[in-house]
Amino acid sequence: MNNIEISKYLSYILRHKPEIIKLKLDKEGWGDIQYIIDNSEMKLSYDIIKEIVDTNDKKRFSISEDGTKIRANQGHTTKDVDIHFKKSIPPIILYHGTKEEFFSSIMKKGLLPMERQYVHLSNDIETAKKVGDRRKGKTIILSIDAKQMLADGIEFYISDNNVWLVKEVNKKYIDIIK
Ligand code: HQG
Repeated sequence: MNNIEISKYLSYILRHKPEIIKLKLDKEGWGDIQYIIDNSEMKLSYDIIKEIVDTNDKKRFSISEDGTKIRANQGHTTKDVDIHFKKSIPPIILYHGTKEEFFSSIMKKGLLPMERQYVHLSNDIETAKKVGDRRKGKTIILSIDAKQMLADGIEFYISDNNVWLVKEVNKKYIDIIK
């Protein structure tokens, strides 16, 4: 198993399906590292997990201060977790990378969290492009009028790895830029 495969596995159990190894996550998303090592189908060690957390390209995970627990910083679909994210003031414009085929639905219903708990928004076009490019097909970049959303009382949260999170984005705040 290489580190990318282990990172995907950790994402899977920490964001989506902790129950596959009967892992208990608390509301803030923390799970016991030793339990994961003892119960994972993969051969894991504390040092490998620590290395993956430290070198992960998107800083997807954190280890607790006492070193005993790990969590995914965002992206959850499991109902077990409801992280108390920091409420924060967004930049004037945020971006969302998606697929052209979703555009008409987005312009009808707005951006919805779909399987996840929040809609994920990016600080810059480059990051949004990378998010969109994860799926095949033509990527489009949407600009989100975060300034107006904020003025309208909508709350923005930021994860520990700097992803902007909102419950949804009404179509009136969305524009396509490319
Ligand atoms: C789309 C990755 C039709 C939405 C990334 C997206 C991100 C709609 C897809 C994080 C829609 C959901 C999240 C509507 C939204 N009609 N389609 N009304 N509203 N959509 O994966 O933003 O590598 O749940 O545009 O970097 O793609 O996992 O969200 O295309 O931060 O760490 O429905 O996942 O991070 O897909 O990606 P996702 P996302 P990780």
